[in-house]
Amino acid sequence: MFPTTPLQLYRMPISGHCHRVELMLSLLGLPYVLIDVNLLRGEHQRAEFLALNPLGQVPCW
Ligand SMILES: N[C@@H](CCC(=O)N[C@@H](CS)C(=O)NCC(=O)O)C(=O)O
Repeated sequence: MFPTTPLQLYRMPISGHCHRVELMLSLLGLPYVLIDVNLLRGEHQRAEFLALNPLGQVPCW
């Protein structure tokens, strides 16, 4: 079954870990939207993001 709701990928543009996930989604043709998380500003340590990933790391979806 093909998903119609886009996956929300939280990423940092310069992250190789994030590039790999983006590449796989792209190759599979899956719908996704990118949500930038600025690690340099500590956005990954905010409560909203830690609720998504308690490890405080990107990529996360
Ligand atoms: N095992 C994780 C590692 C992800 C990872 O190391 N992400 C880095 C960015 S490339 C990160 O979020 N670092 C922030 C931190 O650890 O505080 C994965 O492969 O997804």
